[in-house]
Amino acid sequence: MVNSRIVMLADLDYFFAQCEELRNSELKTKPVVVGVYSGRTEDSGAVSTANYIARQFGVNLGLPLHLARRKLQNVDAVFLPVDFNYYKQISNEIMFFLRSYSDVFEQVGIDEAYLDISSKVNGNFQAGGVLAERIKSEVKKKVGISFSVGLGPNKLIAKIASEINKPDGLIVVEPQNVTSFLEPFSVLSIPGVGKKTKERMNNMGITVIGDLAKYDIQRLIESFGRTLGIYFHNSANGINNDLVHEAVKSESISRMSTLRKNTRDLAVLIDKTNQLIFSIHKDLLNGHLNFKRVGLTVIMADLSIRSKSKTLLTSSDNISLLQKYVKFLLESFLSESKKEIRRIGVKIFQLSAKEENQKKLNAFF
Ligand code: DCP
Ligand code: CA
Ligand code: CA
Repeated sequence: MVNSRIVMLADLDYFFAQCEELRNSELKTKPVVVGVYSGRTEDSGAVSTANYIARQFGVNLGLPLHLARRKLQNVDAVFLPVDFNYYKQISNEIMFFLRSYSDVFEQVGIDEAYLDISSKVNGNFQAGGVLAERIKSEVKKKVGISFSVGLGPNKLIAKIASEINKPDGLIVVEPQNVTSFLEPFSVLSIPGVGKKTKERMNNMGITVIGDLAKYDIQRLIESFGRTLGIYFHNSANGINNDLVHEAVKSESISRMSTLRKNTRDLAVLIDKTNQLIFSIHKDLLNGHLNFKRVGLTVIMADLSIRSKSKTLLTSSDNISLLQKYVKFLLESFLSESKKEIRRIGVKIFQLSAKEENQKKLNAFF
């Protein structure tokens, strides 16, 4: 099949634990648990991830550490605290490498990335599979980390395919096999279907994706509303047009503008900054990003320049919050200087990629 879109999802295997194995190869034969220790008592906290040996003992993400200890009490297991900076460094190395192999690259969180490789392999799935093998073995050789790959005509298929043959897996799903591939999976595999939706679908006689694919679309719309009904129908039939988004490369997004005349009028200044904010916010959403810090720069009538910024408690994509912070900074400028303002600029920085869940929510509402 020529000229099909080919999307690859690379997901690093048992990532935090594999990083620990990388710097201490003795760990490879033992159960390894990486935990977030809350510090209250020696074992309070939860499992962040575990290697596949530890998973055989039932130790999985989120399990309280004291329970993990109990499950591994008679074995030579290793418990380690999360060392995020170290994992981030390895992730950066791999992502840099993966990026070079794609036409469009989108990192999702610390250990996943979508690659659009359509033109790299001329829309040929077999060539896509060969390329994926090559990337896998080069990353293994250069960095020492294994990952699993799903290859499909869109992001949805790539994601599901990446999960079914871990660790070190590679699954290629060609367009003509998409519906039969999806059929046996639980509806939970569709992003956006959680426990509650699954329950509702089960009550309608839908358990696997194959049931959902055949279900009357009008009745789906009656039950879930138009947007979700169509989304579920399309997903179950393997249709997904989400593009692989190149993350915004810049560390900040900013806009600057000259006022019609010099002023100290707060209403006029807010009006102008709102225009800048709307435009900045559009870029933010397109890049699937959050911001953590807001900056305001003013150029006074005498051309002197001053800047101020303020940091949010947590990253956000909320436009009202952005407006609120800009207003705060504006008021603080006006209270500190008697000069009129000639030009004004808004900037957001400390940008970060959104978590997949947040993206999904935004896609729906
Ligand atoms: N992680 C975390 N807390 C979560 C989810 C993930 O700390 N709630 C961390 C630990 C993981 C890493 O992010 O190592 C990647 O998450 P994955 O869900 O991809 O899990 P793993 O990479 O650990 O395992 P798998 O081999 O199943 O991908
Ligand atoms: Ca992973
Ligand atoms: Ca992951």
